[in-house]
Parts: sequence; structure tokens; C-alpha cells
Amino acid sequence: VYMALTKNKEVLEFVNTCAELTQPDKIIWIDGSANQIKQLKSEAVKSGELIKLNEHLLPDCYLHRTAVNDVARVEDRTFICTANKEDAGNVNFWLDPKLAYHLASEIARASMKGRTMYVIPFSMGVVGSEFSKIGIEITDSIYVVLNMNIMTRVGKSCLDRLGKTGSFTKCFHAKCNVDADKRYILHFPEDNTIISVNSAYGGNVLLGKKCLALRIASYLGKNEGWLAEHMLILGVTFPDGEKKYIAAAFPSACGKTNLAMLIPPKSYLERGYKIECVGDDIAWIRVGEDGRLWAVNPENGFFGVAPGTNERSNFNALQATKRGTIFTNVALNTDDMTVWWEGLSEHCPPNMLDWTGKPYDGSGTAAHPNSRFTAPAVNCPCVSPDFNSETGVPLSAIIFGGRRATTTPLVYQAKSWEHGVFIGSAMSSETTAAASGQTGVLRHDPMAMKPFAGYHMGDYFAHWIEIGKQLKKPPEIFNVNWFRQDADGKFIWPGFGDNMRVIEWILKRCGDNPIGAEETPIGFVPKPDDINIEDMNLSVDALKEILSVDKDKWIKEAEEIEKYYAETIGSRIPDELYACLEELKRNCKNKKEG
Ligand code: OXD
Ligand code: MN
Repeated sequence: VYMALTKNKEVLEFVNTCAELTQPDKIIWIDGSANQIKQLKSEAVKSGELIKLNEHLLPDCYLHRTAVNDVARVEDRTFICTANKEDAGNVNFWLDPKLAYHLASEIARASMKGRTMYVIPFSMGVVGSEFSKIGIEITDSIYVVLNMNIMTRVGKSCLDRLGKTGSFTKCFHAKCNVDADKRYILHFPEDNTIISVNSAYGGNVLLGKKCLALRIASYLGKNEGWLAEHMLILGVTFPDGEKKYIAAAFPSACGKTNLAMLIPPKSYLERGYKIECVGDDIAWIRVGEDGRLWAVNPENGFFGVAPGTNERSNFNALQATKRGTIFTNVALNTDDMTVWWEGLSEHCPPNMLDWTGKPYDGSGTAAHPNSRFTAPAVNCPCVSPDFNSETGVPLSAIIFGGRRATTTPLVYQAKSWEHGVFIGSAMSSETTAAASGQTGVLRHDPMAMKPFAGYHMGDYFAHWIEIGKQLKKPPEIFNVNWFRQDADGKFIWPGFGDNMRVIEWILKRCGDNPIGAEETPIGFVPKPDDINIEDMNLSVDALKEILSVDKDKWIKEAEEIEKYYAETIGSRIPDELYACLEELKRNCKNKKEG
């Protein structure tokens, strides 16, 4: 017996069906009140699911440890379940929907016996905005409730918004026994449904994030004429007060949170430049009535990678974690009940428990390489005043980027929208700890959406081409690579705040009077003089080196792209992209002969 917070029949049916299947002892509807959240936190501390941190130094902050087998997204256990296998595409794993529902039901059956089932009504985007989407997440994890409460807008207002008949994404999560062999992250785009079993790691279980706001939303976006992208959104204020916005796609753990919150170098601050953060991971993008692209961040918090975050690398993110934050799989300083991770300070303090809870003896890392903070966006000192804007912000530029030790220059610009889509489609990056599997392996990750496109990648490219046709003022499209290495394997470009120098060039290439650039076989590259390296520890030669385009390498790159198109993505790739590929090959050859 419980108090339902809604009269919406579909919601009630969903909740009842889940309860009948999983047989929880109790059902609690999350109303979003501060009181209820407080109660859940103290319950989680009692059960050991959360460890309360130093109230003075880190007010309202907690540490959570996952099972050791459950520390990252599991891409090989993540499925798109469409009626026709072809519609999921070759990049996604596919399961027959009937089979998938059956499999998940058998795994989840009676799994909440002796547990509480929570019903979380949540909104991706501002509650009530016509661009927002409502979801209902069922879960047996307090950790999920408390994280969703940071990452999304949660509570009764979402149900009120639905009313009696509104439709929503059905999100079901059961942690079961966290059995890695029975872990499934299932998406049913045609039914607007998500099922996640046997995990309790953020990316697999905070179903509003990757599952709804990217995989399901990308599918909805294709049908409804908009884009759901793995992109940060940042605003740049110029010394004269003008403001421009950029969205940027990078694979997981390649610095999206750092770029979104960057603090410009001193000389830029003195001239009056300012960066503000609209989002650090996801952008929902629409064509505005003015023929420009407009972007909103559907999330309400940051689920950021902890290692490497410090005062210098990302002061703003660190500040955001100082209150109301849940840390996952970081190390615990038992002297003062604060947290630590590699890179937070140069030396590891004594008396640490590692991320598994064992005394840290200096072997391995103290924090897991994919340890995270879940922090409310309002905590961030540079959060944009447009953060809650319903229309979002107009985009002047779109940036693609990845980790590439060689080949890809610091920055280059596409010649057209179609060419920009081609550049995004051809992205590759070295893998990171955000997903399980080997790190440092070069893999294709088109538009940083390889793990997140909820439908056929070829159709996804075609949708991008289609959107471009509707634009009167398309944003300029760029590719950046902060990760070029020298012969000794050291990064040449310092990155972080100095990336502002590249942002400055990018924005000078947008608008009505762009500055000049050098045309190369792959697109426009800055004239070395046009990248400001004043007060920087970088020689002109080093800058020239990372701006250089090696035609032999690009001939190989083009062959690699062609192979990827043919062998991995397969059919449905729009002709426009093949035309760009042919042009790239031609350019590399011509310039070589010439
Ligand atoms: C993330 C990811 O958590 O991309 O944002 O893995
Ligand atoms: Mn991400």
C-alpha cells in the first residue's frame, strides 16, 4: 500500500507492473522535497551505502563505493532493441525486443524482495519547457535516487507536468546482485523504454543521462527534427560585452568538463574575457525560428571524472564539489574525512583508504581512474545565467575533438556544414577509463556518439545533413586536438586554460568578418601568427609543428575512414560524406604531386 503522487494511468500501470514483477517490501514516491532527500541520506549512511564526509570542510557531501566489478559503462552489455536489427545499426549491439524484455523480466523477478522500490519522476530540461522530456525511473537504489536528484530535476512537479495523460520515458533499474554476467543496459527506442539490471555504476543506472538524454533522445530527435549530442556548451564573453556560444563533442574523459569551465589565461582575464558553463556533457539542439541552432543542457548537475581535477586544472569543477556532492570510488582521508584522488595534490596524504575501502599502501591508484563526483550545477562558480533558459543559447561554433597523439592538428575548420559533418563522422580517439576495456587504443568515435547513438549511425549522419539544410546561419564547424605528442610521448600543447587561445581563433573565424586562414587538404588551419602564444611556454616551432598537416598521414587516415565507413557503419551513409571523403583523398594526392 502506498501513496501514489499522480492520477496518470500510464504511470500507475508502469509502477504496478514493476512492483508485481520485483515484489518490493515498500514503494516510495520521490516528491523532491528537501525533507525526503535528507531522510534518504541518513538512511543511506546508516546502511553504509554512503559515508558521511567532514561536515565542516565538505558540507552535505558523501562517499559511495561501487562493487569492484561495476566501475564504468559496459558498452558490450548495452543494447539497442529495435524490431528490425538493421535499425540499430552495426555500431550498436542489438537484441530482439521480445527476447530482451523476457531476459530482463526473468533477471529482475522478485529481485526487490526485502528492499524498497523508489519511483523517481524526473525532467530532462527545465520542468514545463516544451523542449524538456519527462521520465519515471524505478530503482531499488538510494544511491540512484540521490544522484538523480542532483543530475536532473526531480519530484512532484514532473508528475504535475505530465498530468493525467502525458507520455514519458519508462526507466526501470534493479541492481539485483550486481552480477556482471547478468548485467544488461537495454534500450527500446520504439517503446520509449529503458531497462538496466545488475549494475549500480552511474553511467549504467542514472537513466536520465546516457540512456535517456542521449540514446533515447537521439532517436526522438531524429523523428522530431532535433539533435541530442554528447556535447558541452560554453559561453564566451568578449571584452566589449558581446557573448557567443560554442558546443563541443569529445569522447568520455577527454576534458569536456575542463573545457566547459575553463579559466582563461591572465592576459585574457585582464582584457575582460569570461567563460561561462551552460553544460559539460549533453546538448539538446534545435533549429530556431531565426535559422540558427539553439542548444540547451538537459541536465542539472555534473557527473565528472575526479582524477586530474585540481585547483589549477579545473578550479570551477573543484569548487562545485565543495557541498552537496556525492563522490564515487575516490579515496578517503581518514584523518579528516575528506576525499582524495590522483592529481588533486602532488602527494598522496597519509592514512588513506583506497577506492575499495582498504588502507592504501601506494601500490596501484588510491582513487579508481574512473572515480566521479556528482555535483549540483548551481555550485559551479562560472555556471551560466542562461543555465535555466528554456530556449537555450544560439551556437556560433561546433567543435569536434579527440585524443590523437599524431596526425590531427591542434585545430582546423571545416569548409562547409557537410564537410563538418564528415569531420565529425571520421573522428577517432584513444580510449579512456570511462568505459570498461583496454585504455589508450585508437578507435573511431563519430561525433563522440559511438556509445550513445540510439539508432543506425548512417541514419544519424543523414539526420545531421538534413538539419544543416534547415539552417540559414549554420554554426562554423571545427576539429581540435589538445593531445598531440612529441617524439618522447609528451603532450606539446599545455591544454586547460590555454585552450582559450584556440577558442579565440575559432570565434574570430565565425561571424561576418572572419580573419584569414591557411587552406590545407583537410580544411582551414590557423596562420601561426594568429594563435596568441604570448606568456606561454611554447615555441613558435612547436606551434607550427602541432598546426602541421602531414599529407602521407592523411592519405592513410582517409583510407582508414573509408574502411570504417564500409566495414563498420555499412549502408545508409549519405552521399555528401562520400563526396567529402573523395575530396580529402584528391586534396592529399594533388598537393603531394603539386
Ligand atoms: C560520462 C561518460 O560519464 O561519457 O559522461 O562516460
Ligand atoms: Mn559523457
